[in-house]
Amino acid sequence: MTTIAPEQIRITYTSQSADMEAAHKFFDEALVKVRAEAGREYPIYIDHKPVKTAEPLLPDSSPIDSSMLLGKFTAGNAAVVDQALRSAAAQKGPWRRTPWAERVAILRKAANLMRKRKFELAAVMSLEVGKSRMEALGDAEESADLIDYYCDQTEKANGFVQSMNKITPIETNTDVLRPFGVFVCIAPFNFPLALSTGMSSAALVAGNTVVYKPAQDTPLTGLKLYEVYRDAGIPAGVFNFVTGKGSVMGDPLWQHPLTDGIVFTGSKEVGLHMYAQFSAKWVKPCLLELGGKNPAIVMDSADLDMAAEGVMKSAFGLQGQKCSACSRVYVHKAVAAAFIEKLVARTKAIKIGDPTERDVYLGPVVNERAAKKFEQVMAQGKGKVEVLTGGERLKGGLFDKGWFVAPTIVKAPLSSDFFMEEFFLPLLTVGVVDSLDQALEESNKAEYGLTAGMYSKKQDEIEKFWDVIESGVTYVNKRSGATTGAWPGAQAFCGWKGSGSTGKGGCGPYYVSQFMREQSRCVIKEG
Ligand code: UN1
Repeated sequence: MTTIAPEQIRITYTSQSADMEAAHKFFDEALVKVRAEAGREYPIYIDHKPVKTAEPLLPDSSPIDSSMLLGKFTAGNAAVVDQALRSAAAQKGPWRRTPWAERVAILRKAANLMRKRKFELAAVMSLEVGKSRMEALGDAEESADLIDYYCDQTEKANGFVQSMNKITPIETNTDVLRPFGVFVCIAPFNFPLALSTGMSSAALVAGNTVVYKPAQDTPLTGLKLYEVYRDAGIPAGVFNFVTGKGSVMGDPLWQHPLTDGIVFTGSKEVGLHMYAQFSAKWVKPCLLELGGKNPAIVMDSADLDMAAEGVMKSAFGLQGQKCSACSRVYVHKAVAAAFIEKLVARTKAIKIGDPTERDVYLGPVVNERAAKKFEQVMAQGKGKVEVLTGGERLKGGLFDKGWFVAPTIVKAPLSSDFFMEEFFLPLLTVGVVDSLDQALEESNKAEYGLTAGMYSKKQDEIEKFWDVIESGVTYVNKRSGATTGAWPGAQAFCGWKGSGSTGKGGCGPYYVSQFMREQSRCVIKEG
């Protein structure tokens, strides 16, 4: 019998200091519970009250087995959006006036609840997104750490209040960062808990109220986040949970006149559209984390086993559906053949299957659209790229029930659009370069600039990589993932160029303050 508690087991994307047998046992138990609860109907929650609509419910099915219905969710509409924004706006004052230390205390409770519930949260994500156990547990753990890190940040900054200089002896000057008001938080499917939690907890600790919409593919994880906040004591109206089709809900959410700010993680196309339109009357904060086309550079001095391992993990973890995924490699010609051989061998050895099973690394892609996109991209590359491994949808047995595609590596000429387009699929493109300069030039040609990895033993090459690469998150010689695995308080997750709007990332030291605006308070006391 195990005496360890769920919250004592800690698993990140890159390390585990955990009792793995206990972890698997907790995960198995959680899976049974989540499966037993599958198929229920769920409302929207505004003001902590359930809200339904007359529209047909939206099915939430598992990508592992599309006949498995995890739940039926309420299809929100413009009227629901209006109700949610009004509720969030009504609570702006009370939440803003709640002392920051009280907000921190509530959010810390939320982090603790998340740690207690992490196995259930992970089981939900494994079934809803197709995450492997380790990816799902990492997502849940990161979520709790994100909240704590943003609480730490707020405490360290004394609630973002500081005394300023005096110009005359009769004045007192204080600088205060204050919330903007209501943030609309729109989250993607791939890290349905960590990204939702990171964005919303920063908005909340800063004193904003939130209307939150999870991705259409992951409403159950979104609901679990809502329950954590509610159970931790977030007051009614401060965090509102709405579900529905992105095409119906998206525009009304951010276009609503009561929306003071947007925090969004998702596609560049949607993000840039919002950014361009949002500031119609005055400039409003629009915090975007968008896609990536993240390169790894493998130099001739690299440890090739380390590089092959790191690239494989970052290319195929979560089926390549990470903004941080490694989707292109530039390898020096002197080691290209040896590196490619090691990379392909490791990729062929990946265990593919039902990702809720303990040793499966690669599960399905998120939905039918993603599987079809994979086929379309492979058709687009036919005759132009050389398939080194994979290239096809997987068929037979369990693969026929869900959306499974083979982990795929192609070799392409450097001019190929496979090096520039974000696919968000388990598809890695390899190119051969003559020099570091060429690798960096090719890397920087992409519109994106999120993460980048480098394998080299030469310090001057590493320094040059840092100086020239146009990416916000860089890793050197990382075996556990060439371009992935950022963690709160350790690696800020900042997108440059087409990967983000603010130049400051989640997980990093400047995140919370972006949800606030400055007020200078000068008081004069004469005589
Ligand atoms: C994402 O890639 O979509 O750095 C989010 C990582 C994780 C996930 C970031 N923290 O790989």
